[in-house]
Amino acid sequence: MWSPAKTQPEVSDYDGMSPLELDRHLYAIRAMGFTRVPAQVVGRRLEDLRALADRGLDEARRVFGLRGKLNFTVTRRGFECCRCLYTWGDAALQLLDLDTIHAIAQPLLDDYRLWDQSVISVTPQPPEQAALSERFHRDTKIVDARTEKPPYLWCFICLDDTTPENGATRVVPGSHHLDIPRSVAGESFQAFVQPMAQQLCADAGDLIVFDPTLLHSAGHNTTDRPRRIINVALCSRGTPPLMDHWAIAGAAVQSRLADRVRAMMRSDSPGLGKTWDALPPGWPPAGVAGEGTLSR
Ligand SMILES: O=C(O)CCC(=O)C(=O)O
Repeated sequence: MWSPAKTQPEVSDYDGMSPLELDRHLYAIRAMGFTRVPAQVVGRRLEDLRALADRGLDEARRVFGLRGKLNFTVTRRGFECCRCLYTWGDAALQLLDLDTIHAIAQPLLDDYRLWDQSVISVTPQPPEQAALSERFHRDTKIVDARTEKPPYLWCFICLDDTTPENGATRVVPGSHHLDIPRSVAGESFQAFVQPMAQQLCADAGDLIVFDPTLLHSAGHNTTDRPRRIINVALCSRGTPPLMDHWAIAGAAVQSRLADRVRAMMRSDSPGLGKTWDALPPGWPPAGVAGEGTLSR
């Protein structure tokens, strides 16, 4: 099991990452497929993110209850998700401007876009559900990491401590480099992968960055509280985002964004959807361009 070192800065936002530290994180992502950066969001900011994530999840659950589906979203027992999280509060918009995410994304992806910002909640399930909770998969196809940039990068901000008990993400280190053997088919796939996996245990407020080509799975939550993470999911330019986040944000939000967040939310991919199923009631907000600014 991979656990975080217990030394943590007491201040927020880990401002001064040294070039050596940055290189270590980049190397870890390239070599193993993931890295953890401690204490990226702390205190009031973390509280605000938890509160808005819960509001979004409540609405997604309500809409799912009515329609039986959510666009672009797998909802299954023990696993909930709300997309376009930046519509649920300024703390989510500010998270899109987190220095560490940009410091890591830029050298890996070069020019990047927001694929989506979502909250993923792994909810408590009885022990007999374990086999259904843990389903290893890759989110995207393998590319040759020696010659190509990864098309996607997932940046997980942990809203709760992630532990073996509450369903910390499980990964197979290095599996973003290798396809599985042809002999592994059907249900034998899960049994093949499980013994190689390790769990990404982290503290609330830590950032876990990983290549979604990695074989991974949400873990099984046997506690009595949900395990929540926010995924700032990025894609390289030329890879279409999940939706047109610029249009979804709306004029009142657009005008308050920092330049690099603006660049990240704009996309020149044609035909992207301009809404999602569970946005806040009355979204987009009334208001005109130019009202206030979002400072980090
Ligand atoms: O929530 C997790 O631990 C993993 C989420 C997942 O499987 C995914 O993003 O594809």
